[in-house]
Amino acid sequence: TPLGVAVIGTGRMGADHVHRLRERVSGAEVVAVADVDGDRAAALAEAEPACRSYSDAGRALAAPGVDAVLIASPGPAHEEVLLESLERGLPVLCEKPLTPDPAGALRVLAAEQRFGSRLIQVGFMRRYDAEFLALKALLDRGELGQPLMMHCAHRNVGMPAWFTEQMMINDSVVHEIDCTRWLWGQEITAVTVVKPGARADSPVAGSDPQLVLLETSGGALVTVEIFAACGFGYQVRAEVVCSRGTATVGTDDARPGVRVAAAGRWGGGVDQDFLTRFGDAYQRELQEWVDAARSGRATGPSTWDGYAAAAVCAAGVTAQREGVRTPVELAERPPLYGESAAGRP
Ligand code: NAD
Ligand code: ISE
Repeated sequence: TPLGVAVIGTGRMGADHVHRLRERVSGAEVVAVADVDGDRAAALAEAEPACRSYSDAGRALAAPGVDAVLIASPGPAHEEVLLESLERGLPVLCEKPLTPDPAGALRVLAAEQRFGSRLIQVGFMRRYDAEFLALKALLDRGELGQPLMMHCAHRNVGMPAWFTEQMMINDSVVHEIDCTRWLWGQEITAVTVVKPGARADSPVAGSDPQLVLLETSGGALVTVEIFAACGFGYQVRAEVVCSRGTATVGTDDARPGVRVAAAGRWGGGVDQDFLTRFGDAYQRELQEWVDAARSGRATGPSTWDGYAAAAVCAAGVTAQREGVRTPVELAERPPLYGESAAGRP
């Protein structure tokens, strides 16, 4: 029998996940959807007679046939649903961030340990992206020597009016934070944020772009240009500098697609959003989650990974506000989450 999934939050990501589960992921059926905007949830349920819609997440979790939960509501709403899912023993795929704050993430970490085994997979989907997977395999083979630095660019076309400067860290840079921990198997020990002069025409509050510097436990440095509203396209790039070479992902050269030479120019397309750029990653992420959840387990990015990212984000938000290098405070890693700094895939 297929895994009965309740999807909480039916905005951009939630709707995309529902369509994937219905059309492209095997072994799952969306049996309930919930959104505080009840009409939005109802519109998504309409296409599928077996799917019930709710305006309250709790009622969706209690709906008949629910075996697992996919959380795609905004970050601040995640904790309550995570805790209730753990109480019900339901496997969860929780969109990033696990929680926007380390205190909330620690409460979830404690609840999962009380349950006694992993039930939560965090939606750090870059771990499932073909380019990032190839980059990790290359680094793991050690051919390029020791990783010393990584230069990242993370640019969005624009952000909604409610997107805050803090969210540049805990909603966007949280991806580079997880990538760093996963690619190198090291924890992040300190964060610094440097801001250029504010743009007069910036559509987001605060300085945009900003430069974030991450320091790792192995002595490596990571720079992240976070540009919340660059206006021209969606770009996620990373260049890893190792002792014997560099490896780059996210350039047009590294991706399939038509490059045109015309009118004295050569180039390719630029994706416009994450749904296009990371479509294959969302696909692998969901399939792996469904496969594990069908046997009541969770794999992939863990609650510990979600907590560690939240702890780094908290240091990042302080660094951003105070303009000083800010050490990361990390709790002890519980045995449930293994020994290495960042798990697989
Ligand atoms: P969105 O604003 O498009 O959708 C959020 C939906 O949640 C809205 O329909 C809203 O009405 C609903 N909602 C708000 N509070 C709720 C609550 N308490 N209970 C139920 N529903 C509630 O946002 P989005 O872009 O779809 O983001 C949703 C989540 O996905 C966030 O955690 C975000 O960080 C994450 N996200 C991940 C990626 C990725 O690449 N992995 C991309 C975008 C967003
Ligand atoms: C969004 O929530 C995502 O997760 C996207 O992957 C990221 O690029 C964007 O910056 C976030 O706001």
